[in-house]
Amino acid sequence: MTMPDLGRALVAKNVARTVAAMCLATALAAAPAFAAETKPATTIVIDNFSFSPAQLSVATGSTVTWENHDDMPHTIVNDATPREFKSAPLDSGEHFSQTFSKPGTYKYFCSIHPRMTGTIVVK
Ligand SMILES: [Cu+2]
Repeated sequence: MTMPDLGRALVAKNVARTVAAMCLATALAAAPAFAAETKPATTIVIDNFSFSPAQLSVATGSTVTWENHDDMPHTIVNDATPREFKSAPLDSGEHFSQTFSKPGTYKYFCSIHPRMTGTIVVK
């Protein structure tokens, strides 16, 4: 390797390091803005034949995710006509998400165990 080649290699190495640092800085700077623009996701856990929390208030535009922690399947079915949402049976460890774009009160139940009920209030 001649001296000019070595110099070029060092410059390339420094450029790579600077670009990496800039990318990291951009990612860090962008993170709070991204968090402010997207509504926080909300999770409802299904455990021991109940939805927890059973009552949940979220802002319009929020996405609610149900996670089944039971060893048997459950569903999330909106109790309204027309029905706004309905999940397939969720096996253990599976989840279902629904985004609420209109304010209102959304009652739901498990169609396999109809005594399991919950309410989402969208403000
Ligand atoms: Cu169920």
